[in-house]
Amino acid sequence: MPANLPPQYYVLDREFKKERDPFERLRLAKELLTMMPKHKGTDKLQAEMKAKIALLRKETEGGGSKKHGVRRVDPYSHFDKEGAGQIVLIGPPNSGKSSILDAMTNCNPPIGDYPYTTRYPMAGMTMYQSVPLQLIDTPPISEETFENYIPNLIRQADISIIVVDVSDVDYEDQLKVFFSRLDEKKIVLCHKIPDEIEDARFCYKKAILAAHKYLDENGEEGLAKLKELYKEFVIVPTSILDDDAMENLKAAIYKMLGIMKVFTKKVGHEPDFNDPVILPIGGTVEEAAYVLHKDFALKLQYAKLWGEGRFEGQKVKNNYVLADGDIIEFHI
Ligand SMILES: Nc1nc2c(ncn2[C@@H]2O[C@H](COP(=O)(O)OP(=O)(O)OP(=O)(O)O)[C@@H](O)[C@H]2O)c(=O)[nH]1
Ligand SMILES: [Mg+2]
Repeated sequence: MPANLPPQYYVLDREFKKERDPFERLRLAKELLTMMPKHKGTDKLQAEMKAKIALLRKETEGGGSKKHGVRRVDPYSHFDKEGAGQIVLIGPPNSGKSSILDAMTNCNPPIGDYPYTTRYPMAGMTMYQSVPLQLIDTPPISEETFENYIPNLIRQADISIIVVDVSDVDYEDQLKVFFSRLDEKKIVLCHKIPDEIEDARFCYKKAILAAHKYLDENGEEGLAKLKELYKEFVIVPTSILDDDAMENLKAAIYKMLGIMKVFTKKVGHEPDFNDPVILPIGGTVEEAAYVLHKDFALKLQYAKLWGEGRFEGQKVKNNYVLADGDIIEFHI
């Protein structure tokens, strides 16, 4: 029986065979499997691809071994996800990436008034309205340097923050180089992932532009120019001298993640505002219970809900759609 593979499959397959980076190979292999029509004629091909995926999973999770000819994975090319979202700070040299990590987390990354200060990536946690977010600082991307693990960090993260120094008169050229270097690695940063991706070789990732140092000399003009040049992006003016601006950046990240938080309370107790349940927007009472414990969701009878301006302990059904900041009391 013929496999009847779509033409796109062959394009992507060539890419897969050329690619050496195990994380990218894993992504492409999964893409190829999805593209395969599922019928008798592709049974063997499907099984082979599933085996390749299993091997690549092992390799990228650190289970590979040289004995079997598996390549060692760069230790900087992966950070285990923590919190409600993983956000990678990227951009041209000296733009303020490490300063943002320093301002938002307990990390103390090296910061210098000269380019190429950061040599290695570093991860730290920050909080936005009781929601933990993981930030990763990276070495700069320029004509001269682009560490080979950075594309992996971008592909794995939920969101990229492109940090650009809008007070630097050369930032326009630096950004052009930055985007062309990503293009070489087939990474497209955008505000929203398109519904249909024409060329499956490209990896689309959500990004926010941080117009950093906007309070400095030339910063205002630089910010206005950035808004003109990159209309399609969410642009947040930031400065380590402006706490509100840094909070706005967190708010933009939270919004782009498409998540919400709900607080839980035990019967007869005050709500726990420190450890919210994180759900995708549109999540239900039952899904919130499931996050707490699978069995809990199965036994759930109903819940009581407190929501700003809506409910004061009203009984709701399991399929009730929750809103950000709701307080929920489960009854089993
Ligand atoms: N005025 C002003 N200076 C800043 C701000 N943020 C960072 N800086 C300064 O800009 C310089 C570069 O900051 P870094 O955080 O090291 O920049 P980076 O992007 O991590 O630099 P590389 O690691 O070399 O790519 C340092 O002198 C910082 O003190 C800001 O908001 N305002
Ligand atoms: Mg740095």
